[in-house]
Amino acid sequence: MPRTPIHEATTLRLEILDKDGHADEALMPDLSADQLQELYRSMVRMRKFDEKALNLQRQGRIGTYGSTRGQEAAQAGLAMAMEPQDWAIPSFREQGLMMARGIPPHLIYAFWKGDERGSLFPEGTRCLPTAIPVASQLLHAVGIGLALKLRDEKAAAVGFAGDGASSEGDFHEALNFAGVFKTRTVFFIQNNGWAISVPFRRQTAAASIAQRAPGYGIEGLQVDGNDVLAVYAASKEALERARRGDGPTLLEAVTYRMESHTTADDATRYRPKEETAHWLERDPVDRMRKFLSRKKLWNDKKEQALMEACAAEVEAEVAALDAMPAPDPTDIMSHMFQEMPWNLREQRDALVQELQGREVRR
Ligand SMILES: Cc1ncc(C[n+]2csc(CCOP(=O)(O)OP(=O)(O)O)c2C)c(N)n1
Ligand SMILES: [Mg+2]
Repeated sequence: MPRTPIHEATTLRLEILDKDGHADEALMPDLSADQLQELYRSMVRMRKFDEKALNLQRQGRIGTYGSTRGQEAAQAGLAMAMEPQDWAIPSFREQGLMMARGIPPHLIYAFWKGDERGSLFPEGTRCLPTAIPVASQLLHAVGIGLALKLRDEKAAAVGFAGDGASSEGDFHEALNFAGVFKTRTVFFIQNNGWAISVPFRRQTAAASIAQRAPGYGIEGLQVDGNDVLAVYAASKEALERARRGDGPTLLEAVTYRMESHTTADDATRYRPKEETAHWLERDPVDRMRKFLSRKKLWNDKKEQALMEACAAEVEAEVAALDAMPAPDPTDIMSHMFQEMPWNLREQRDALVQELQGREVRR
């Protein structure tokens, strides 16, 4: 007997804007001139806050920081497609998405300063706090997506992870469960080429992350993650599918981590200069500005006004960070368990004793 195909599994990729900002008009998503400009403004705002975070870290005013530079289109495109009722379950490189979801940037800075109050978001934001354990976000997104299904809420849970996370057991368990139970989940994987110093080719022998989707019986799509229009279009489709209850989607946004892994890393030690230069030409922010200029939706005057507005907002947020009263040092032990176990209680009490009589420095 000859071998016969039992299914067809093709992995598709979506691109709308090329690297010089020319759009494929036939694929243009339905966005107004205002929304197109808003996407650009949102990306620039993310970049300016990110640059400031790196400066604050170098000044010793916040702790280790992982930059989002280069991933602005992935996060702005998705954010615009998300509705207020959707949930975000971020990892540690979603500062842009968080800002676009309405989280005040000084709270994000506070988190990276080691201040637990930085995870206390305004009521109704529907965003979980930053979580560092790689790939855990996807399991949480499946749990929330299942709850949304059981309550029949027309909302989606978006779980974030990177290319490195796709090698974790959690990734596979999450996708498998989501497929079987049709949870209202979107898996948003930013494949930025690197997991600290491990390149994508060492992460998997597969050609893409998106191609895993058919193995779990779910939809999958690769999208040019530096093309904000393509990310918006792909995210909108995936979110609508999840909200309707028609099943989860694995979205792979192919992008690039322009900075080192975090401020504790030096990418020049393992990353070829030519590779970074290649991606610099594909910068998501420049690409969108070229597109808008060509459409006569952007000019130098608007650019100048945007830069000034961002600079003023950054300064105001840093002032808000500095104005936060010193945290209670025992906060570092307060939020892990519903009821504090005896060994943590002992440590907390020892800390309190140690600090008694001393002035607590901010
Ligand atoms: C379970 C777990 N293992 C290891 C780490 C240490 N670690 C932090 S980030 C990272 C690499 C993650 O790479 P990727 O998923 O590609 O995300 P990116 O940093 O590129 O955004 C590792 C190994 C961790 N935080 N959690
Ligand atoms: Mg990565």
